[in-house]
Amino acid sequence: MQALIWDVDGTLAETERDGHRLAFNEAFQALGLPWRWDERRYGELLAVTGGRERLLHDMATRPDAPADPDARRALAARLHALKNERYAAIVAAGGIPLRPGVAELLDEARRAGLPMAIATTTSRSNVEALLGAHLGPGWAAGFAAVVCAEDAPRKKPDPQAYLQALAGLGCAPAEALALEDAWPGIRAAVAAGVPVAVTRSVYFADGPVDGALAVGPGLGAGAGWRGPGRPPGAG
Ligand code: XBP
Repeated sequence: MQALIWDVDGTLAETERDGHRLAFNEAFQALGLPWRWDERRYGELLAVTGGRERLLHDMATRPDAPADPDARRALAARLHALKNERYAAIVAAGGIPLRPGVAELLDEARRAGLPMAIATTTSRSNVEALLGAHLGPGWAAGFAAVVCAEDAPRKKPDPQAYLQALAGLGCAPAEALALEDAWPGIRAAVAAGVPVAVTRSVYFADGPVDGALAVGPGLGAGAGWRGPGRPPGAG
C-alpha cells in the first residue's frame, strides 16, 4: 500500500446523526418550516448522498414543499447553505469528535511518509470545519489531494471523487487503500479499483460491504476486523 484515501462523514467522525441531521433540523426551524428529521428518518435518507440531493428527495414526499421545481431547488439551496453554517457551529463547539484511532492513524501515516488524500461527497466547508477544528488551520498540507462535492459533483457511489484523489496522489488504484464507513463509499472505491477497508459507522452497522477488503467496527485499539486484510493501525 502506497497511499491512504480517507472518506469524511462517518469515517473520520460520526458526523451524521448529531451533526448534519441536527443542523438540517436547525435550518428547517430557522426558516419557520415544521419539518424535522428524526434519527430513523435520517438513516433512511442517507441512501441519498449529498445533503442538497437528500433534501430534494425528502421534499418530493411533502405536500407543503413548493410545487414549482425552481422554487423547490431554490429552497433546497437556501436550507443547505444554512445547514452547513449550523454544522460548522456544532463542530466548532466541540460537538463532533474524531472517531477512535483516527488521529493516531493520521499521525502514524504522516510520520511514515505515506501520502494521503480525502475523497468525499460532502461540501468543502464541512471538511474545513471538521479538520480545521481537529487538526488545526494547516490541516490541508497533510493531504496530497482534498476532493470534495464541489470538485466531484457526481456523488458516491459514483467513483469520480476517488478517480480525482488518485490523480492527485499520482498512484494506481491498486496501490491505494480507501477507508470508508458505508455502502455508497464502498461502491465508489470499488468502482475506481481502490481496495477498501470499512470502519462501520452508526448508520451503517449492518449495510452491505460487497467488495471490501476488510470490515471492522473502527480503527481504535481492540477493534475486531475480519476479511483478508487489516488496515494499518487496526488494533
Ligand atoms: C457524506 C454525504 C454528505 C453529508 C452531508 O459524504 O453524503 O452528503 O451527509 O454533507 P461522505 P453535504 O461519506 O463521502 O463524506 O450536505 O455537504 O452534502
